[in-house]
Amino acid sequence: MRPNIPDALLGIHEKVLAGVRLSAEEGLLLYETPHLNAVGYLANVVRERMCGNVAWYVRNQHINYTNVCNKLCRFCSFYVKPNDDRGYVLSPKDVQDRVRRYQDIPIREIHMVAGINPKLPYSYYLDIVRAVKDVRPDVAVKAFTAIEWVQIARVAKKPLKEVMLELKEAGVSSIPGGGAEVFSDRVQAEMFWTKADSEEWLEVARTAHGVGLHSNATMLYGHIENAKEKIEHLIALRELQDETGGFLTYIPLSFHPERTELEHLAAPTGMTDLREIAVGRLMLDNFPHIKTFWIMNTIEISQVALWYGADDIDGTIQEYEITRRSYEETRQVLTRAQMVERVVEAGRDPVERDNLYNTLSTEREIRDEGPVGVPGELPMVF
Ligand code: V47
Repeated sequence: MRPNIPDALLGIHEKVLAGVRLSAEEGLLLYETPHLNAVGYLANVVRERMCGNVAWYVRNQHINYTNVCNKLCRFCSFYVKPNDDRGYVLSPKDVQDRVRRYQDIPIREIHMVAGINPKLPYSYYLDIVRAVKDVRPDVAVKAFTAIEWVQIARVAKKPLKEVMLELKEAGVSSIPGGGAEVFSDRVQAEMFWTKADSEEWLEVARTAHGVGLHSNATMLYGHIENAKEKIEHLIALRELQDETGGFLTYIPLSFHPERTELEHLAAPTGMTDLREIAVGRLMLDNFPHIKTFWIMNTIEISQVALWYGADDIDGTIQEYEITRRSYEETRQVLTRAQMVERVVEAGRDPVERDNLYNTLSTEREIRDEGPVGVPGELPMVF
């Protein structure tokens, strides 16, 4: 069957079929064309060539060890300034209590990130990683965004590479993709002027890959950025991946304006979320995986995103604080059974993974578990 590709996208279609890399101009066209379904179709061609019908998910838990942050990013609703009464820091024991909270669930990955709290010494970071591993020796700790790594090296007064090797020894096994925002001096000056710039973010990723730590990459869209800036961001990621091969997954992050300084902005629509997934898949031809983060995209859009270039739907989460409906409510969870059900309904084959995309279980193996999952799993809240 001949797909219905508009004339303006025929050149890109040919390149996609031939596996030829897309240029910056073609990337811009993907953002500008009104034919989103055609963009999604093209991304799906690449997605199925790379991953077949598989949709990866992970049983994971997020731990945000402090909400105190001195970076003042205008898009963030999570942080409080140092000395704010609402500030918290989880002690290593608190971190262990959080891990124990879900001990009955065979969680495979703990995603641990937080604000830049100037009071925390280097030993704290080593202690919280060891604290997790003491309770769950088998879990993969995916920890610290590039911005946190810069801070950790600063308080350690050691080169970043040395700090990464020491934290790897303590139990960090990969690095999440946060903190990249948009690689643009203009956006940085308006939105996150105190934070690492693109060069620094990319250098942290390069160093991580050099010490054998895989990492992810993100892009925060739907605020003040433009298409050209986004394409520059994607191409910078693609070039670094050519150099190191250390990125696993790209995750476009849908901006949530609620309770931020930019609350007056309209949130990105589902169509925008799908376009970001698709453009990411098409431009990042050397990234093995594209993730739809259902917490930010919603589970419904994420089901569709599995046909727009995404092959990974993140995980069971349990609690999430960076974006949430109200300050008090942090539980946002899908049980594994619910996750599998949504993926099957979307027409994909759910495969449970570890943090390096090794297969842990397939749908057939978990059918006997029933709709409520294993003991300790609570039904969906989001
Ligand atoms: O670094 C902050 C972003 C990131 C908001 O690597 C916001 O697998 C939307 O990086 N609206 C943290 N986004 C989340 C993140 C992530 C999430 C899931 C998986 C992975 C992975 C990484 O969230 C921050 C920032 O870029 N963020 N505030 C907001 N209001």
